[in-house]
Amino acid sequence: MTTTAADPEAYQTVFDAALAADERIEPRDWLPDAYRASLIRQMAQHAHSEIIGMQPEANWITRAPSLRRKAILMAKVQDEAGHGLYLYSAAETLGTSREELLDKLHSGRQKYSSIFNYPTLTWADVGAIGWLVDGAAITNQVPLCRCSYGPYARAMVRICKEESFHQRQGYELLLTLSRGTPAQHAMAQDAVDRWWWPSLMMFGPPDDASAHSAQSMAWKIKRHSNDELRQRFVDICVPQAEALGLTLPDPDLKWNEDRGHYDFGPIDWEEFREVLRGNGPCNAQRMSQRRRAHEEGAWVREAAAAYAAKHGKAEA
Ligand code: FAQ
Repeated sequence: MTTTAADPEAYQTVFDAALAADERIEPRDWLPDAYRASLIRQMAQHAHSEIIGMQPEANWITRAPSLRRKAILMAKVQDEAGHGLYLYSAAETLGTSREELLDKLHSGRQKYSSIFNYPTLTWADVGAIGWLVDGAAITNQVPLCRCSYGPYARAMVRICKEESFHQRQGYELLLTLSRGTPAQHAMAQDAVDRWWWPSLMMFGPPDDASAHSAQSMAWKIKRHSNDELRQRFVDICVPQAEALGLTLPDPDLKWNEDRGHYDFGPIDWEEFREVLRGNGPCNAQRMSQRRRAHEEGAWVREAAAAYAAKHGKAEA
């Protein structure tokens, strides 16, 4: 979209027409303040999730059961850092800065995904995160490749390719455990039992309680509602669980011929709200580790800034 309107009052019309025509909104275009604010909110939360999401998996790098598994896990955790960086960069095109966003995360004014407040108790949790958490992330994020804001949509293309690879590694890890010794099978089942419900919560509150969905869908930031995507995820996972030889911890899960979808049991939204309030099992640990990492990285930021000042930004 190019905003050529000379009259400022025409800008909204041009913006609305671009959305209606499914054109991309680009950083130099005029955009409504509320659109900008909501995008910053969602993209920042997304970026923060990627970097906080490194913690539960990094917990297992030193204890991976083989060199191959260790190399795979290290690469995955590095990918998550990269996703955070693309997303902070994309958010910066909206007039904010990475420094400001990190400050808001560290002071609790911005969120990260509820899912990363759960602990990784066994090696099988690395598989369950790959299969379920990355699987939920892809289900949610593939439609974001068609988000109306160009820099976010383009960042999502590469992120989704990498997340899809991550999902496969988690599935393969769980399959290996599931077909292993009875103890390994039990460990895989236990991990799936603990990660299933929190993964369903990743899609956000039910549609009738989702504050932003209607407006975000009108702005074509979100393309589907939280419940639609959650249902899509359940429908994908049930046959995959069967192929894995594992069960999902929901006695109400059954195929509904009329709906053409799997029915599933009630989600514990009180647990979700508690996690968002900061009372999940690992909220305090995740935030203190994040703040510590930021403080310990101060010298790197100072060195980079000094280098840039001396040699010019282009070289830095
Ligand atoms: N956790 O009105 P809605 C990953 C908040 S990346 C925490 O429905 P919206 C990769 C929401 O912010 C995972 N807060 O909100 C990986 C709002 O509060 P606010 C992250 C949540 O924005 C894998 C309030 O509730 N992915 O996993 C959550 O329309 C493995 C009302 O909710 C993204 O961020 C939640 N789960 O829809 C990394 C994708 N759900 O802001 C490492 C992009 C809702 O007013 C290892 N984001 N809230 O204070 C989105 O698609 C949307 O933001 C939703 C929420 C769908 C998450």
